[in-house]
Amino acid sequence: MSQEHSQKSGFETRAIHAGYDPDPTTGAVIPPIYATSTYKQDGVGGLRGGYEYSRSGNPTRTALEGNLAALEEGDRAFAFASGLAAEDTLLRSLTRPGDHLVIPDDAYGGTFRLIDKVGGPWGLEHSPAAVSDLDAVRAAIRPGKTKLVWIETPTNPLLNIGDIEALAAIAHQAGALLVVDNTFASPYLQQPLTLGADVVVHSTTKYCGGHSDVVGGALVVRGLEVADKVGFHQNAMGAVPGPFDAFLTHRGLKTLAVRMDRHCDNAEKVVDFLVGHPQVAEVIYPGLESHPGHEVASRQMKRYGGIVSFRVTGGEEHALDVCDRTEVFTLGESLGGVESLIEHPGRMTHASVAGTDLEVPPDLIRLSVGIETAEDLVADLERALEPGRG
Ligand code: P1T
Repeated sequence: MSQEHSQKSGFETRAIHAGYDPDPTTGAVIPPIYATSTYKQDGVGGLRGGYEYSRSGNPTRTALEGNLAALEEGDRAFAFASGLAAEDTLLRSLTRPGDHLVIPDDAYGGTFRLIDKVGGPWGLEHSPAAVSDLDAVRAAIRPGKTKLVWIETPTNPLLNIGDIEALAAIAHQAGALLVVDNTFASPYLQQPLTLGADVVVHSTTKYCGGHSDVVGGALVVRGLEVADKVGFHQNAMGAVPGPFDAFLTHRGLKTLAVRMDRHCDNAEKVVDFLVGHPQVAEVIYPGLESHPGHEVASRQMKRYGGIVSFRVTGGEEHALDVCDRTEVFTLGESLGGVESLIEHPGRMTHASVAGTDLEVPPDLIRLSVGIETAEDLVADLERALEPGRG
């Protein structure tokens, strides 16, 4: 699909067609898995289609990258072996030892560990700030030193909302770039680059892939200067996905819109059930009018997503017990697949932030609401929350 055409089409059309035209030789409608490490040259330097070596480029990956760029409305997209590989490549593309970053005070534990434990010894400094508090972000910026304002919105796992447009203005005024981890919203619900962000990060392991069968990451960028730096580092650092992983992620993206709508429908039903439940102390979901980020989320997101977090009344033991009791919700890390998952962030995905400013409440449970029959999901939670069981 031509770039011009793909930019004019609707999201669902882009999800299915952008990045790939049927193969000119065979007519294959779906990008083949190019399981090749190298390419025949027609005389030294005579590359066919620019392909030289599969770390630098592979047609299956090219199709995925074209698709992601079209969905996020970015200038270029780059695929990686994992979300953290994408983040590491971004950090080394856009920062130098001695630079400073503002990061969410409730980021994904692995992102914090990368920035703190790997970036720290390398010379990066960081300050946590609440993404929902513009003044706090402004105050955390060190003029001249802060190169990136890095946010998640919604954040993992507390689902705080950052105002992308306002944060982009704050970052740019300070000469920094705004990086938005868009993993929780997915490009279907939110397109940060259209709101002024400079770089979008994805763990494509989640909604983009959508079937819990592949680990991957992506960076989508606005502006050719940033694209050149990221492109150079993608090749120079080499943390690329193999062709089969690229194929699976691309296949997942084709159904992103329909999956996300069902994730949102089911999450809303789960929220309706949890709100007011006697064993539930607090339900956290940006779609609730009581959520402090509801108004901003309504402005910048199409819907509110498939992740629901909640706190139980009986402390950590109670939370661990509920996680242990569900049957349709599988106890496991990760999110964004078709199947529902339940987890205890404090002991699982966010164990790496224990004892830091980013520590999460011990009575918190995170649900990744899948696309099963909503009534079965609600019944499963009802059983798991029944008092006196276990
Ligand atoms: O796992 P990986 O593909 O490397 O992506 C890391 C990552 C980055 N950003 C966000 C917002 C994430 O949620 C993740 C991964 N998160 C989990 C595995 C999880 O269960 O929260």
